[in-house]
Amino acid sequence: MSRPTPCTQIKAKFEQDGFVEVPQFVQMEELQLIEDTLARFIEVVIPDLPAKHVFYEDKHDLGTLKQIQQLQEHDEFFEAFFMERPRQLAEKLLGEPVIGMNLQYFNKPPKLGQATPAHQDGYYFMIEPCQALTMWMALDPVDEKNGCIRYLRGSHLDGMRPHERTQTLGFSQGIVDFGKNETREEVPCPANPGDLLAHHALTIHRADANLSQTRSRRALGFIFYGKSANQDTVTHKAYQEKLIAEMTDDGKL
Ligand SMILES: O=C(O)CCC(=O)C(=O)O
Repeated sequence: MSRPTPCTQIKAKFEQDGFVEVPQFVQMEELQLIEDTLARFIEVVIPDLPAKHVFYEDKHDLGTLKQIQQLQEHDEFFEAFFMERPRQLAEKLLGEPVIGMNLQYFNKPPKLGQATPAHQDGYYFMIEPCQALTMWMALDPVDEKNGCIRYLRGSHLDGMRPHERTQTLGFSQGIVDFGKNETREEVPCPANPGDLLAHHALTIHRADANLSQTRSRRALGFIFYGKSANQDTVTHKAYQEKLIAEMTDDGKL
């Protein structure tokens, strides 16, 4: 991401491509506040979180922290941040009031961070209509070597693809036969700290493993559902419970 996108183009690009890059969404001072809050969160709050909200590449090694879910539920600063500028942008992009569903932390530790399978977030969300989006804000310099997000431009226009269970912790579903006969261009999206990506819940995306030897690849994710989206809460809850039971049995949680 090299130069700021004019505000007027952001929605048009989102609608056309299914994703948009917003360079320097957060500037240095606010980024430092986020970093300080995150560091405190990891040290003080994580020990009291339910296991289903914290994933490690190796649960016996706290240095391999991979994902935290629902940060906004556990911290006032994150809640306020989530519900201000990201929410306002989400409303603009979706064209309707939104509900903040999840503020996530993602990391791919150097050498260990696994690939993110190609997927559409809407498959996990189980909503109808599929009116939702995810924002992804880099906290580290992210490039092709340490696993930047890669979008299939325009893929949100092609509907929902079949998914199947993966063994990737935190990304339990991936598109069946992804990569065979794809017609959409794949766009890698390198990002600097504070740069934001926003994608529609139908946009296909994936990320490679972190192949760098020393560089972490940290980010925050913000999920918003449009007010018009109805979730199949019964199926969603049942899936989450089954997944957590499986991960617990596999010794991953
Ligand atoms: O950080 C990643 O590798 C993937 C994030 C993602 O798929 C998402 O936020 O929807």
